[in-house]
Amino acid sequence: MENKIKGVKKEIVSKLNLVKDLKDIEKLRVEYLGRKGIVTLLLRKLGSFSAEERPKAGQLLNQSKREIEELLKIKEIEIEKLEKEKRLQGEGIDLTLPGRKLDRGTAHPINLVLKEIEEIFLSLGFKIEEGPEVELDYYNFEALNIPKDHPARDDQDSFYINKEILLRTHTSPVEIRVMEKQQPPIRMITIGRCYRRDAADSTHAPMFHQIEGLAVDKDITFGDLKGVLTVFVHRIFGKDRKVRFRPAYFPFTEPSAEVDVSCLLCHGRGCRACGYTGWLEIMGSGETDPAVFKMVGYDPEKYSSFAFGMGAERIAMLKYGINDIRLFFENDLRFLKQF
Ligand code: 2NM
Repeated sequence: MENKIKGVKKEIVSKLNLVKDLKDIEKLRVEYLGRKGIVTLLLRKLGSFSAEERPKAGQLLNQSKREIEELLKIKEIEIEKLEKEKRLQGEGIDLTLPGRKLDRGTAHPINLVLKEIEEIFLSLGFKIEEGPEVELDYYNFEALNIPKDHPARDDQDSFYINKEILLRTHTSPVEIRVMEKQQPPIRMITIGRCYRRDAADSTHAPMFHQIEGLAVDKDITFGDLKGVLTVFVHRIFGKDRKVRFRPAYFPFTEPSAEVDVSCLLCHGRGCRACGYTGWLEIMGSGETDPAVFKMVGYDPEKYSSFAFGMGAERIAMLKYGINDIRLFFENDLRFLKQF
């Protein structure tokens, strides 16, 4: 028996040397350890051994079985390694090839302009305030002295959610909310998305960004308004720009003025971009109407203010010479990568 086992082991070692792939190993495993394998059959024969012989032979056989299993496993790992190396060589991986290029993003031009405007007003002592984009009719219109029959209230111009709730059409409700909870002095700006049911064209989009500001104190004058907004225009468009304040009307300011900047293209001489006027309108402004102060519980005899508001898209279009607002919302990388 002992000799027989030794013979089997020798045989398998020499056969293992001839093995070429994993299939050959599997064949050997079946040949020796399978249900009808040589070792299995020997183990089955143990029953016919005498009681003295059986324990020793059994031990020997079991140990040999483990050794054979081990030999097969070692060979299998060796072959797997070889096959992997061969496969990698066949694939011809060139580790010196450059990697795939990652598409890097850029800051959106609207964000660039918003950041720049924010920094100008922060440097002038204004604080940033925020408010909801889904707003009550009260804050969006009523408290701003915009009467029920005002055309800006038309269902056609606003996204109403129900009778009292809408997407804000401007950022002015933020000023109302700040004044409601805070006493003067106030120097604040607010920046955010606004929504209007306009048909999209080269100058209108259903969503756009506004920047508004408000200063309230005991002795604020129209001179403060002109001074702050002139500094702003010079910083955002350049010192060589002229600024003009033109009388206007808004329900929430009295007096009111539109702010114009001398045309960036023709420097005031008149061209197509400015409608041959030499001026471009960039924002609305004014002193808060006493009716609005009364709504928030401020005494209009005690306090005065100036306020202003502008569209970020319009400022960006003028600053970068963009002629269609829709370009900001198309996310075309050829456009975005230019900023
Ligand atoms: C603007 C443009 C943007 C404005 C806001 C306020 C109030 F009451 F909420 F504080 N008063 N004025 C405002 C905002 C005025 O141009 C006329």
